[in-house]
Amino acid sequence: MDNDGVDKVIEAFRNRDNFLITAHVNPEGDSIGSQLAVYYILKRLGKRAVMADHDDVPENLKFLPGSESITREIPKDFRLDTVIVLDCPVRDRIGRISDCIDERPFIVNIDHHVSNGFFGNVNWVDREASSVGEMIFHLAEKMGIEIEKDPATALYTAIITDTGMFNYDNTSKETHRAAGELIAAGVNPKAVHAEIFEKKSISEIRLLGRALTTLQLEEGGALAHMSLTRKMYSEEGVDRVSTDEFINFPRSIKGVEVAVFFKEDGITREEINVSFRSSGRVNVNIVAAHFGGGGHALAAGCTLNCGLEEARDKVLGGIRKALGVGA
Ligand SMILES: [Mn+2]
Repeated sequence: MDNDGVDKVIEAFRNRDNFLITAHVNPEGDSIGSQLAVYYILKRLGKRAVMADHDDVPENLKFLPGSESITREIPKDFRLDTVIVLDCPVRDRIGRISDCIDERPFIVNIDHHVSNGFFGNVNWVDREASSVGEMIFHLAEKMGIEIEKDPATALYTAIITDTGMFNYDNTSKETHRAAGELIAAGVNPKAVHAEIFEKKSISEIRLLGRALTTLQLEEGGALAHMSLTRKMYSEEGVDRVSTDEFINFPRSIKGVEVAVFFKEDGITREEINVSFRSSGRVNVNIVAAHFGGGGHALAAGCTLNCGLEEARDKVLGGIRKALGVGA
């Protein structure tokens, strides 16, 4: 653990007063869970704090107590002096929230992405941590703040979603120790799992089925990719549903070294979200960074402002190059 970074974060938490807690666009388990736990810690310190994100809390995370307080706007009368940015490799990833910050606030950057740009006044970046949730667990422990059941559930959610339920290579002994302590604090693992992963509608499963029909293997089976279009959404009558798990299907095929998932996301303009997973040889963080994105060596993402065909051509070209096949 970067002790200097964590100590500076603790100093900022103790010395400053009015905090905005935010995270990346399209928030998921790690960003929402970490926000709730940081909010809890600040409240325990007697601080004023609000939570605001670019997008709404996803449906499957609304069970987390306190998530209803995460808004999409900073309250007009709230005079913030500090912004805590969680799980964001670059400042721009906080999206519209960035525009809501008038003066130049003090920024506390807490993250675990290898691509983090150290954009804060204080930066605590732990590339070894499975999740920001795991980092916040250590922070609370170091501060001697007892984690009650609700924030423990938030942190447990952060950890299991970012590690694919302890399946990814970011899972360490420390990750399991943190999870164990959180269970000791009252987390019910089965109930949390059911809330996050077992509340799907038949439309969501059928949407996955549609995406799977586009699945293709290339380069002798080393490259798998699939796509999800706006048309598939409208035909299944669903709008914003979580597709985070879709990439796991191409990723789980024997022999696949890189899996890519393209998602048509723009409503008013062409925008393609791309997710990457690697089995080890290819560093997909580098490929994603080439297209303005980032993440981790084995899991990364980027957004392209173009049509699906063009995005596929560009990105798959980049992957072929990384695999050492074709230009
Ligand atoms: Mn994360």
